[in-house]
Amino acid sequence: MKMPEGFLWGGATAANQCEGAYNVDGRGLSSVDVVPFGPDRMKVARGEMKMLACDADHTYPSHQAIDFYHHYKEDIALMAGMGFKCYRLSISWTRILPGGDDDTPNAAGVAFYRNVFEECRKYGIEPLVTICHFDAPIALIQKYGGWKDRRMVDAFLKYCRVLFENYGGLVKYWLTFNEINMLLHMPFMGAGIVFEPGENREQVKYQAAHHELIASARAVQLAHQMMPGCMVGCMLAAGQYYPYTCAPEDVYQAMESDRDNYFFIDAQVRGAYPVWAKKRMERAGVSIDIRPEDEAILAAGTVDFVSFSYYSSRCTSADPEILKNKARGNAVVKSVVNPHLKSSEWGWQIDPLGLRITLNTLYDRYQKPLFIVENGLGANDTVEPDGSIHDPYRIDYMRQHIRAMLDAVNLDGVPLMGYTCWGCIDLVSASTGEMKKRYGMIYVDKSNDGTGTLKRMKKDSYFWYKKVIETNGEDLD
Ligand code: BGP
Repeated sequence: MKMPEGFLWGGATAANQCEGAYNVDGRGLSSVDVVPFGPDRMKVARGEMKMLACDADHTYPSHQAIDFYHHYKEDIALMAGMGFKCYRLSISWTRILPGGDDDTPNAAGVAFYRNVFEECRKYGIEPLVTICHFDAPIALIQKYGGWKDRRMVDAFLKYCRVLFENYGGLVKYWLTFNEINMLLHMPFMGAGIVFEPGENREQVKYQAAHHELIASARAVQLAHQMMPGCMVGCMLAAGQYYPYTCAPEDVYQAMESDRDNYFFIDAQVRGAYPVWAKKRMERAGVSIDIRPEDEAILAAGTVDFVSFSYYSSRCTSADPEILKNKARGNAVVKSVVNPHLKSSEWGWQIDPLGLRITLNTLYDRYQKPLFIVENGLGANDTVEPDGSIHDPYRIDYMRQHIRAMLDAVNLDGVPLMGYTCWGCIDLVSASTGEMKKRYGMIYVDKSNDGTGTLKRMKKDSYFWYKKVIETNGEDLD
């Protein structure tokens, strides 16, 4: 089995996790720059601890990251060496508009991404651009409180206009917000939200979600007007919820948990909130400010494709005891441990068949082309004395997931545009801020404590993935 001709094989990164150079060439401060390493990381990411500037008591991994800013030529050449057809990356909002809504864009920032896209094109690599990947300008958080405020929509549109004007000829594929549903779990990372004492958190989150959805719909419309022929997608942190048992209560709970995620994508694909979402908000006492024109905006700005990240399935239960004792998993989304699955070193469960299930579920629900824009294994690698890096665990994870993807496409008929594995080059982990949690097929010499030469090295998986791409998925050995 193989993938159809023109399938977009490649890898994915995000600006704040790889670029570094956080205060170079006129770049403004962004939410992700103030999310520290260490025990306060999640408190800040969740909007529970206010940190709108850097301080001397914390360290900030994104400030240097892997310094892609100064290594992009070398890095893209290495990606080309694997035969990449596509490279997913994000643009740092404050590199383009340092204050978030400046009238004049930062010329050095605009030039940087032009150079990156031209470098991709040189190798025939199609860029896939995330407009906003966990990124909100600090100036706008100070001015508006981030996406709590509707004025963020206009700022975002101003930013989009600059991108579409400058890169329209170089970039065909766009995503509006990375993992838009993560706003519910990491409100500061996802929407620049810091909760004030006494605030109704659900209300704040859903109001911000509404603003992002309006911004996304308007961006889709603008992209279609300014760049005819382009394709704009939404981006979901996916992973089907399984019921812990076949008790109807558990099945119902799993459906409800899935709906936390579908809330966003239903609106972006269908152009309207599903009826259950309205009822749900009513029951939770959440009443969001929806303007009369919003219905038409959502309806006119539906996406062309559905992209998603998939690392694992999730599992839930209606039984509070089970939830209390068995819920573990990654630092962001807690899940009941599924006894049928193995876990990674970081406790993320490994479920390749879950990818086939997720692909089928999303296609059944939306009938839109799909795109897997993140998938991979975060693991600790060892560099051998001769400089080689043996990562059979990563190859094994990818092999099984690519096989599941081949099944979904060839046996089930799911239309899939591409597969960009996460962190094709080692980068800073979003949830933990670590360097040690590596996803790459290209190793970067950098440690959790910030030391390292930044030298790039090829892992075994580099050569393996090259062969997979060369044979269009036929040779997975
Ligand atoms: C997704 C994000 C990425 C990325 C990935 C892996 O949620 O879109 O930015 O980092 O997960 O997660 P982590 O880095 O926490 O291992």
